Amino acid sequence: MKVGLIGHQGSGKTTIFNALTGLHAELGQGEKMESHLGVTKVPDTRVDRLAAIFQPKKTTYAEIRFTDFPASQSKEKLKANAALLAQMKDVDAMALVLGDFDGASEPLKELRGLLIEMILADLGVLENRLGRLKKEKGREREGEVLARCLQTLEGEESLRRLSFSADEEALLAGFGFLSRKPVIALFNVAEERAGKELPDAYKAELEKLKLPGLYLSAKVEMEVAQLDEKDRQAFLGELGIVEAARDRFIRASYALLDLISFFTTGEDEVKAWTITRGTVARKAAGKIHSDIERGFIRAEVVAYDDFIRYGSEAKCREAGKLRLEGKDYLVQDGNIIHFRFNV
Ligand SMILES: Nc1nc2c(ncn2[C@@H]2O[C@H](COP(=O)(O)OP(=O)(O)OP(=O)(O)O)[C@@H](O)[C@H]2O)c(=O)[nH]1
Ligand SMILES: [Mg+2]
Repeated sequence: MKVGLIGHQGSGKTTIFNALTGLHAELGQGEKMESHLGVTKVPDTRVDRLAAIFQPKKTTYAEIRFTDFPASQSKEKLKANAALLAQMKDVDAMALVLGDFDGASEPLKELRGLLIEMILADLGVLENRLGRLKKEKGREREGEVLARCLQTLEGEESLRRLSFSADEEALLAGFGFLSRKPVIALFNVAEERAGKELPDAYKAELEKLKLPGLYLSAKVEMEVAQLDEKDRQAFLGELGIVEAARDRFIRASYALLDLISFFTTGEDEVKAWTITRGTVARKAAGKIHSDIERGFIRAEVVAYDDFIRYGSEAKCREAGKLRLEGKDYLVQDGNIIHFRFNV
């Protein structure tokens, strides 16, 4: 999964990026137009348990890839920066970083501003395409769905609020519209507020916008991320923070994107794979390799809880807990799967 961090200059994007990835990217970059890339593994005690049982050569957790984008740009600048726009289209979700630590900032206004910027960026892309579409024949379906998008964007509303049929989705997939991406608001607050709940005014605004939000102190969390595990819990406790921002953020993103994990196991590797809920077995196989998707025969599935209860795949089989599933089986969170395929 790929998540982009965007926000105003000095809102704390890079500080949060460092907190989430444990990296040491340079703060206060200002006008520099560089993005930072980093990866964090998704902690999962189920993977730990499976690794303890299989003792594999390699253990691989699911990953989130972060891009820390340069400070938000004017529409003109963004339009001129094709590389940056392409990078933004590529992420699965956006975290909007809102500076809220100096008392003078207006984070809710900033939030609305960023949402408008995403809308304007999409409007630019859409107008461009509609202009060219006039000269093409046999594109009526695309014209129709884009007209619907245009109306929404012109009303300064995000495309997120529209729903589309499967074939409309297919027509829209290539555009990578920013205002269709799931969004989470990160309020970067001063240390004293780090462990507190969001104020009512924030909750009300988020509810209106239908967005999830988190309070976190970027500065503290960056320090936390740079401690070792042992000191970390004590430090968080002192500050009244129950769970490090990284873990809270990962949990919120999984819920937001409706993500689940399935596992592959063996002597070589125990590995967690991330998919969206509702993915069929054959598609899930394609995550591992396109050959397995193409030559799919069946999936042999054990639920994680059954595996732990019975202790081995052989015992699960005896107890009737190993199921043979076809290509259209909806993979469930925690499934341990062996794919049978033929190429
Ligand atoms: N007091 C305080 N300062 C912060 C906090 N977060 C960031 N800062 C300061 O704000 C400055 C900018 O932080 P960055 O994380 O670099 O912000 P950014 O959004 O990446 O900034 P640009 O890349 O320039 O757009 C740094 O000097 C930080 O020390 C915070 O939670 N509390
Ligand atoms: Mg920065």
